[in-house]
Amino acid sequence: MTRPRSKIVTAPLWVTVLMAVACSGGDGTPSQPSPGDPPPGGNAVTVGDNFYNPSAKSVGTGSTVTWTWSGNNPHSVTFDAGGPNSAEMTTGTFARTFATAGTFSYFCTVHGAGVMSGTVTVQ
Ligand SMILES: [Cu+2]
Repeated sequence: MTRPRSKIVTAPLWVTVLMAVACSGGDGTPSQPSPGDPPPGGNAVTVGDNFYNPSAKSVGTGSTVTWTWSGNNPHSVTFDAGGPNSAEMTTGTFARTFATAGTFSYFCTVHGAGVMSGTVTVQ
C-alpha cells in the first residue's frame, strides 16, 4: 500500500495553500490612491462612478470648486438652478466659481439625481 507516502505528500500541499490564502488577504496593499479619494487641493471634488466625493462641499464666497473625473463611465455636474454646468464626460475636470452665498445643488444627467447628487454650500 502506498497510503503513508501519499499522506506525506499532502501535508506540504496544505501548508502551501494556507500560506497563499493568508498572504493574499491583507498586506498586498497597492501604493496607488483609491479612486474614491478626493484629489489634493482645498476645493476639489471627485466624480466617481455614481458618486461625488465629497457630496457636500462648503467653501467661502468667491471660491472655485474643481471636479475631477476618476471613473470609467460618463457623468456630469449639472446645477439645479442653472449653469455653468459640465458636459457629460468621462475624464477631465470642470471648475465653477461661486461669487454669491447660498446652497447650490447639482446632479448627474446621466444617472439622475436619485443616484448622483451633491451640494456646494457657499458662505
Ligand atoms: Cu453619473
